[in-house]
Amino acid sequence: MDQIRIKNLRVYAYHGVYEQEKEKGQNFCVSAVLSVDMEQAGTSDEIGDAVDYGAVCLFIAEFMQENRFDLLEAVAGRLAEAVLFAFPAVKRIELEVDKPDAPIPLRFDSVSVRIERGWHRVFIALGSNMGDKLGYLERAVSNLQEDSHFRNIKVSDYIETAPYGGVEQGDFLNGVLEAETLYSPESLLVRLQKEEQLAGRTREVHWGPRTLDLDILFYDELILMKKELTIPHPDMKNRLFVLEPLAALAPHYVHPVYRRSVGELLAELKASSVL
Ligand code: A4P
Ligand code: MG
Repeated sequence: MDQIRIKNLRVYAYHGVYEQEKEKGQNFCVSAVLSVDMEQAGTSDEIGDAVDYGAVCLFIAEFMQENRFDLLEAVAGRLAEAVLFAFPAVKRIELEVDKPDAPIPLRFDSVSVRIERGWHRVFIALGSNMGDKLGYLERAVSNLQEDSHFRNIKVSDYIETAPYGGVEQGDFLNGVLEAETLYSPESLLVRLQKEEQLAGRTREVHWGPRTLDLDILFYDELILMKKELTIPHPDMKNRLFVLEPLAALAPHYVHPVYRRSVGELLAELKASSVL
């Protein structure tokens, strides 16, 4: 994607573990690479279609001066999120915060931390088959809508589905949620599990009845195979209750492992279940 690059923006600010750093202050250098779609601004030549890099520099300087953090990690993490919130057209930011005069009694050029943050497109499967099923799904969606780490949330229609997987249990209400999120895959899993707990979910039978189940289907084009987190969701191609609502939101989204669109996976599953 197109980029705006800011190199070594100098700001006098008051971050550091030592009292003296917070009182006296010191120099900081901030460098940033912002991923922005510039096609519109490149054609129109209108500032209104662009991310104003002057405004970004002023925003960074003000943020650095108005806050006080102990750690460079916190300066960088909070600043990256603040830029993403303040400039919605910025999809991703790489940020380096450098302390050229850090209080270290040795010769060195500088110490810095460098991080990347950004909006990631995710699809999440929603399911419930206990109690007020619609209520559980709607409450989860509205809680996620209130979390500033999500934006542009869209939800499919909910569908009633017969239980899949061999455990005898009540019918499910299923749907799929699409969003952009600032969470990393691991933090997203933790966030979704917190939502399941809020719905009073207990884990007794694997694949058994649940008030709320939130599974990550896709996270950008990421392929991740860890014991505690597999993305894309490994069994989605066999699940009509996932592919139907997913295809309603994003029929052309390409599965990064099978290299086939959601629409094609749905058509294949329907064809194989007729056989
Ligand atoms: N985990 C690994 N990958 C992921 C991921 N992509 N998203 C791990 C979310 N979690 C992931 O899940 C067990 C562990 O999977 C988590 O601790 C996480 O680290 P769980 O939700 O605690 O247990 P579970 O739900 O019993 O297992 P699982 O594998 O999530 O079951 P499924 O696949 O969700 O299947 N029939 C219909 N009609 N509709 C349904 O929604 N759901 C299931 C449950 C069975 N039958 C169904 C439906
Ligand atoms: Mg689950």
